[in-house]
Amino acid sequence: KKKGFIFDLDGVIVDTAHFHYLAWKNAAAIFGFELTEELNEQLKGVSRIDSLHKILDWAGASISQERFDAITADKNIEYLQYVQKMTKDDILPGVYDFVSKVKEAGFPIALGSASKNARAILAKVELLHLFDTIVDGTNVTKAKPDPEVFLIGASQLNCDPKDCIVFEDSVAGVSAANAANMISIGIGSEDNLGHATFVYQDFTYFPDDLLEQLTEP
Ligand code: B16
Ligand code: MG
Repeated sequence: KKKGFIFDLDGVIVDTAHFHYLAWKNAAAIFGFELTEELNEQLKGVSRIDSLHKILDWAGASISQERFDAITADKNIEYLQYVQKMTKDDILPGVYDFVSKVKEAGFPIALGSASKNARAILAKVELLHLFDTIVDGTNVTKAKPDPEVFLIGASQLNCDPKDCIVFEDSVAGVSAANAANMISIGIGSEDNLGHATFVYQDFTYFPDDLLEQLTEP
């Protein structure tokens, strides 16, 4: 059976997770709320709109739709200012080598991201050419932990979900991969990604034969 590889973007391929954090921290400060890194874990992989809903919940604030739209727009403007400065040097360690190896071995590759900025970011870091398909916040109606993003990815790669391997840094994303019946590789810490099939701190911690292990019949 043909294996398929699906990579999350923010926090897996590039460290835009940190840029999201900085921009949401400023948005939360509008309500006098301090967004800590610990709470921010719960925003990872979550859509822009759901992220602001969560922050408003934590801050105990309620606002008009107009204000809601203005805050998400401003957050994205600030976020894109950080993204503008990105180059291929911002690809996280070990990622280029691993994804290239998957490509050279002939396995199909998808991006599975909640971000509406995914295509622009991949272009900035010059990685678009490695992906056979891109599923992102512009194609998906149900946010992670719903498996939709990864199921669309599998179908576009023409692979069975159970033959797909998902690389994810977020709690919601690992849950989405598991719900899709895929193998989940958590990138980060066991502390919050213990529900993943395997967890590695980052791509440089992969065993040399990980690709072989994951794809042997
Ligand atoms: P945007 P991923 C997610 O991307 C981020 O982890 C999450 O923090 C962000 O809110 C979401 O994308 C939406 O991003 O505002 O750019 O549309 O991790 O699924 O690649
Ligand atoms: Mg992520």
